[in-house]
Amino acid sequence: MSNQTTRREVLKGGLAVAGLGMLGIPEWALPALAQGETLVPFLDLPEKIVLVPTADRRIIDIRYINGLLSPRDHFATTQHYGHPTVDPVAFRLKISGLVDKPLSLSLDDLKRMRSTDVVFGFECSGNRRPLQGLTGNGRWTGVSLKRVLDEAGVQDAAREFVFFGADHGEEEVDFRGTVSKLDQQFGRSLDRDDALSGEPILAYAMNGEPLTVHQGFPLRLIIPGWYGIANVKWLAEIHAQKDRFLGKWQARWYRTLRGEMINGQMHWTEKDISRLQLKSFIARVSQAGDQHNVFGIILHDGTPIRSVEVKIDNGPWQPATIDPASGREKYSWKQFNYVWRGATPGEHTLVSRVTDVTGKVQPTVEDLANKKSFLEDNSQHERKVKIG
Ligand SMILES: Nc1nc2c(c(=O)[nH]1)N[C@H]1C(S)=C(S)[C@@H](COP(=O)(O)O)O[C@H]1N2
Ligand SMILES: [Mo]
Repeated sequence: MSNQTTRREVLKGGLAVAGLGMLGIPEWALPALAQGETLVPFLDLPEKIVLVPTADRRIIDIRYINGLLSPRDHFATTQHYGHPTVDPVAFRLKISGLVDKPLSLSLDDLKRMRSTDVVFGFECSGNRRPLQGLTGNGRWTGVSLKRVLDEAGVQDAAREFVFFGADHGEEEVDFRGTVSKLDQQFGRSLDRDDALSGEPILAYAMNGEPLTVHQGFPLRLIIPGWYGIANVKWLAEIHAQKDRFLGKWQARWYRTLRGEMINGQMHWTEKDISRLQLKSFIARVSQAGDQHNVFGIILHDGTPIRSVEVKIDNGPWQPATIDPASGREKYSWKQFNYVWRGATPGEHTLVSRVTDVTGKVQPTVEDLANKKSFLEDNSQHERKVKIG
């Protein structure tokens, strides 16, 4: 048996990745251990992270990212009000508000419309070091949001589109010290340009299978290039309105406070969470004979990537290679690999940085010193490893 065959057999037997070939996943992106490589320990992560399959969250162990698309049961997941159970037969998506023809669409109605799909990887805006595991990449299939809105006939007065999930919870709303407890639906909004851009999808499938309950079964909004929070799960209603939507998850809980120098004066700006900030992180370091492979992930808003580089200790930035399969898909996360030769025993610091074609460079921790909330942490992440 050739090496190649052996490796395939091992994969098929041990890791349930049969079918990867069909998805066009290159061998180098397969899990390091299966390639006869050994994992180099990260000194800032325990050897085993217990994946957290609680009702609320699943954080993945990024060292075991396996191929371009995240399998549905290895896709990170998080939400705020638990998981509502939606009966797919009784399900109706409502389109209401400033439209000429309010709609109530069954799952079959949606599936009868022309389908479209997109490979899109995102992270939760709270994803950060050392775990970095609130992220995933999938091929999402559904119906174009614009198509559905066109069918409803959006009126000129509609400036804001609110996406409500079927999930809800009691929230305390404070108005100058007077607190009301109100049961609220999960809601997020898009302005008219973003809603009608033609890119968002009302998705009913990921990687060719129906969404899981965690992913928002039976229907979720997918907005390629945006942070996780924008992708409303268990989508129940789209409401077109004139006014800004200031719900908790739009205007309060998910916002970033940054200090910016404008004309020599510090301005504190608060912004809602929208497009993914340019980011890379090292997900795995493995040893294969006398070389080491440094494997990582890039998350971005769809702007093409110019380069991704890796720096070891105080050495120069060295170019890493982007996996061409991920590079072809505009909104996919990108996977990169850097071959590290001549690693000496002992502790080392490894860091990656990505640059897009507009010249935007992933910031350092110092660059983000004036970001006062923990969301949108796209800073360069130094990893410490120990070479045995
Ligand atoms: N209806 C609804 N949609 C939601 C949420 C939620 O609480 N309710 N959480 C959001 C957040 S914070 C994130 S990061 C993503 C997570 O999507 P995933 O579970 O598929 O990874 O869903 C978003 N969509
Ligand atoms: Mo999130």
